Amino acid sequence: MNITEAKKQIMGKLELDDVNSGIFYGEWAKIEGRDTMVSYSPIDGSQIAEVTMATEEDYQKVLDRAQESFKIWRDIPAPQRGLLVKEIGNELRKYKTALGKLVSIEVGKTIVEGEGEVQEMIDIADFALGLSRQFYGLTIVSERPHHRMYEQWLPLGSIGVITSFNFPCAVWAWNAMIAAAAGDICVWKPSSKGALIAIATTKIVNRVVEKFGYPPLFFLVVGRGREVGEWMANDPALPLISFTGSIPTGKRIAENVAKRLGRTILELGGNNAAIVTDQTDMTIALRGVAFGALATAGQRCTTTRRLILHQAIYDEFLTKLKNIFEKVKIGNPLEPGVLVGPLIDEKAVENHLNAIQQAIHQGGKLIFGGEKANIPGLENGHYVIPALIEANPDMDIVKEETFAPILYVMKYRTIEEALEIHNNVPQGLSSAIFTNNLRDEEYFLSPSGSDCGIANANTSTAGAEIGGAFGGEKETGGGRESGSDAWKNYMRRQTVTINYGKDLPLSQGVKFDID
Ligand code: UN1
Repeated sequence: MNITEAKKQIMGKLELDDVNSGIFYGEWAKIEGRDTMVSYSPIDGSQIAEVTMATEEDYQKVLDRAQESFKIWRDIPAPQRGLLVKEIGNELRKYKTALGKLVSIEVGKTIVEGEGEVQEMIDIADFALGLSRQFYGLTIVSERPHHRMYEQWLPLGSIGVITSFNFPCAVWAWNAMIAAAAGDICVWKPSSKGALIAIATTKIVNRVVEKFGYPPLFFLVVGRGREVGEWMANDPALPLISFTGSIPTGKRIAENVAKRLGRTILELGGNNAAIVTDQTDMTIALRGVAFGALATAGQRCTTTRRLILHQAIYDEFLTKLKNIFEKVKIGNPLEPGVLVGPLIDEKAVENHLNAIQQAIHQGGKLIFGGEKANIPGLENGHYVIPALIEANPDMDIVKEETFAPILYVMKYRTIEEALEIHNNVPQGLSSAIFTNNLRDEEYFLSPSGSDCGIANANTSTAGAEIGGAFGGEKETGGGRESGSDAWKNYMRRQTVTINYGKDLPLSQGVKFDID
């Protein structure tokens, strides 16, 4: 299927045009008089649409309206807010195929991965519905007679969500669905490479909001990262900024938000490794490593970038993995059977090629792939052959996250050594061990084990479920979003003390007698 045909099937359904407004402040801002950016498909390099970008005035209007909406939304009981989120989930179910296909067209994911992305949004909506009845606080015993203490969780305000091209709507939903249930308003700056997806998503969810008669809750500001991102980071009207993206940008955002003592949730780079021990189920390990390294063409934060193999299975595993790399179908992600689609743009292809050159220069041995891939009929797409490189854990390039399908392979003898190699990078997002050896598995999960936010046994570093808290340590930024108790980031905790007695006893036995 070509892009024109695929586009024809969905643009009308998703209410998209050739030129679209990228600014939603309760209504869609006019197109006239604003700069536009072009959205290209990485599949064949063709232009899919133009999108207008926000001016600072637009941004201010969004923030003003968001503050107005918050005053209403915060007083709606949480279980009622949950009903809205539930309906958004249902609406997304209706658009799973169309929105999923747009994800494929605009950022190059395979059809199943595009639909998986929408499924992730549906899942988090379901999760947020349940959560809307569970914003529990603790009851605390007081040291004073006739006193009661408890904690309550209250809405935080308008929150800023800045997302990356690789999960162009799912990561927004992780934030937006929880935030909406929590009573917050969401201001979204999507990646300009996923702007159409963001517009389509905003249209779908806001129709539901309107149907309920609520004020606008999900705002959209498409624009340059250097502008909109900075406005948001510096804006005290946004008490929380949730940012997904690179480590250097994350550091800049964190500094700016910290200067005004705001909160951040940072989900920055990953450099995830899988350890395969000498006692392992080869089929599971091969499948898990291949999925981790190749899915989304190596452009997930959770992509397996390093493979740490026990010396006893090193040769066998590598030969089998090389076979998989050789066979895996690269090409148009809209075609059935294709598992590896394009990289997002030509810069990403350059980064891929450069990283491989550096790896070789630093002593790595390229054992498969690495070059540009020419897909007949898609000469303007951005395709590469995934690379397998035997490497040394101390090579500088191995410690960097290159957002491309490059897998560095290393050898170990003892599990202690495997974990030393594993933890020897600045990032700390996801990790995996493939083993049937209980001791190795438990060592991996012990305090001396994986230093990552996510640690998996016998399953891939990639493909986390929404029910868990998602995020990582070290330069990954320490944030947690999505499931578990990540909702606490989106609310403010209030400690309440109530005196129902006839005196005023003071804490710590302090006396303050005024008569
Ligand atoms: C990301 O790459 O930013 O765990 C998010 C996964 C997906 C989410 C990745 N569920 O691979």
